[in-house]
Amino acid sequence: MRRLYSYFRSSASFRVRIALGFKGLPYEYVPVHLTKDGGEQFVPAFRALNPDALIPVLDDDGRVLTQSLAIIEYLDETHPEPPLLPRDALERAYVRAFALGIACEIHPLNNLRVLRYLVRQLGADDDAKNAWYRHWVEEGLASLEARVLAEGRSGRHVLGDTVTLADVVLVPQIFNARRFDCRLDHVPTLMRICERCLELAPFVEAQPESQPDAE
Ligand SMILES: N[C@@H](CCC(=O)N[C@@H](CS)C(=O)NCC(=O)O)C(=O)O
Repeated sequence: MRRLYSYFRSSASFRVRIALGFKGLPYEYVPVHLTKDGGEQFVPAFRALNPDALIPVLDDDGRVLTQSLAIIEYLDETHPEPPLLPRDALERAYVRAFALGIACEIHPLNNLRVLRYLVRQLGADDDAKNAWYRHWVEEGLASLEARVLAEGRSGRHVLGDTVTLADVVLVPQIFNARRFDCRLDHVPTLMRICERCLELAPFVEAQPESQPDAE
């Protein structure tokens, strides 16, 4: 039995949903509401699964995995076809660097708990919070756009015409950016890649509005 602890809006969960769909792996969707009653991620039963109080969590037949990128690489290693990482070591490093450019440089700065801290502990108002959010997304995506253009390796996807981990991480970040009205006209290549990805079923089926807990 495979269970994914997820929230429809969670972009880190969205990454894992895409990967599961891409590999054709069925799973039970376990919703964890991140804001209701202060957040279900903080209840003891969930913290017992993940002391970080973060989703996604994948329970693969009793083996509990955390961190979306580690989960996706685990899925890729245990279900190699179709692959999400290239065989070539340099290409793999390129794809991982792109994915980490989002997962380490953009996303953690704009995570719910960080935004809450800005508001509750540091007294930021809505405008300040949104300015913070947009700043890190717009700047982070701009550098990824520059990297992709400089490398000249993109096609339909970040690396040529094949879906990789880079696309799996890019699309959820663009959804987040849209939700917070970030500027996106300065990243046309990333937007074009996102559109191509959204022609594919695993991306469409994993999107927030397609989830059982969508509001
Ligand atoms: N680096 C982690 C990030 C996980 C993460 O930040 N998840 C968010 C949702 S996208 C979360 O659970 N936030 C709850 C909170 O901030 O309280 C991963 O890639 O899995």
